[in-house]
Amino acid sequence: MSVRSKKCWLWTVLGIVVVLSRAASVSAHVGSPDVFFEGDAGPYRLFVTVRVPQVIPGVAEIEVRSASPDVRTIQFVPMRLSGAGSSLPPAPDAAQRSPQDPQFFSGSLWLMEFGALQVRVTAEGSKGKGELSVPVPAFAQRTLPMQRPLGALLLGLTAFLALGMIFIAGAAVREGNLNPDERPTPSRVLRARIVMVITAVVVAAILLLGNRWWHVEASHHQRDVDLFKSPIAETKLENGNRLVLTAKGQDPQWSQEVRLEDAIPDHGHLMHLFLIRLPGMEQMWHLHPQRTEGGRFAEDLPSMPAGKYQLFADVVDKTGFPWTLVGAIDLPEVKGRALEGDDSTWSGVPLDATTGDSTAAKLSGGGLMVWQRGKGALRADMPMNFRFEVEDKNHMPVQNLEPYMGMAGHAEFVSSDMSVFAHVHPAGSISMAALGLTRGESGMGSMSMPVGSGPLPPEVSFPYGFPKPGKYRIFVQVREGGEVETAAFDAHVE
Ligand SMILES: [Cu+2]
Repeated sequence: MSVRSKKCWLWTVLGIVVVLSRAASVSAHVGSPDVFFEGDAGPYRLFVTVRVPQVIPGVAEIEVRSASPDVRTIQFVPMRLSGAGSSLPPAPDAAQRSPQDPQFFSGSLWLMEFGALQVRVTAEGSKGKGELSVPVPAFAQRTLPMQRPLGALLLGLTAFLALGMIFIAGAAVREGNLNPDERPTPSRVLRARIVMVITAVVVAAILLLGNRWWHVEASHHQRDVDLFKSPIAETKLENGNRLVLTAKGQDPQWSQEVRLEDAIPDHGHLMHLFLIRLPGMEQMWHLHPQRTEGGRFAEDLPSMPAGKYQLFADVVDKTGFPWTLVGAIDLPEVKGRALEGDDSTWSGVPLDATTGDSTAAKLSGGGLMVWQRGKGALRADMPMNFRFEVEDKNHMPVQNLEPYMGMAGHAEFVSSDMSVFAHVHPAGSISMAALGLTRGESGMGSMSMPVGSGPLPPEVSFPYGFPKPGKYRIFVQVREGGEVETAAFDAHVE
């Protein structure tokens, strides 16, 4: 931390300065960097939103909503998710309690490092103290450009300082120990000129070296930015139905720094692969490829019609950082195996310009899933709970929901232009493997967030917020009476 913080001022300046480069897409929930989490801090139920800054180091905005009015103070602190530094928290910051809404707290927090971090939230109130940890993948989404007026001001100040230094050196030699009424001799004037030339050379050398240092730091920073962009999923089809997947980082160093050979399982699988038929998203597959040699993954595909497919593949590296590989593939008609295990699929109507919002979706078993959407428009950047109720044929709430991959439900939020993809659970948009690491689980086989035994309630909810306006399709997946049911809902977000 200390080495980092020494560099902090420099990074901050660099963050403001370096040339703009838009990241095409960013890792960990493509296009959806903010973190939404719902969980218990001891006796208190909290909904935590972490708005990750666009540049690192940068200021994250944190909002906490308590489900009950008995929380008095909220404090939070950022730490590394695992390894050294995950057990030595710095001094926490206190959140402000909203005067209008006493259950709402907000504050800001400096995130200094790239990578898998966590924000530890401590709540205190009438029932004592409670704590929870929210995994936060920290990465810069872009590098900010130098603002022109600031650049001009800095250039002017540099010129003033440089010239000032040269003239001060000259004046010191020429007139340094003269009496007030004495004039400098020609030899002093000559010596002063020589000293001014030497000073000018030294100042120019300092400026050149400084410029070089600047560019080296800027390119290191740019490398960090590129390193954390979504890796590209390179795919090929073997023997007509075997899909082989290789991750290619957008920085050449990526595959050395992030070794998928060491990826850890996330809710029971090393990879969650989503294949979405383009352009209308009228079919979707959620599959679980196996790891093969060299950090590659492979999956024997089920039967699929020929066409173009968008591909999102979620993996979690050993530090707990979630990556989403992004790609597209043109498939011939695949005559493959039947679905098995945790694999699932959905098909329905295409999402296009004429598709309206939907709040109810038929399930393959004859029941219905209903989105308790409430009135009013959906807005971007608004954290909310997405609640879905499962009904049977007679519109009665079902009593036979079971955990699917250890959880009450899985939801995928996908924008119609494929620029947003988020795989969300009842605990939020965080990776479940990362959440396991905050609780000291090794990651191997960790399921985290256990759901109790016996039948689950007929309602599932997902804390999330749309990152930007547009058309979205939300796939909601639950297990009912042994069968995975997928429902799709369309939403227009303002
Ligand atoms: Cu899931």
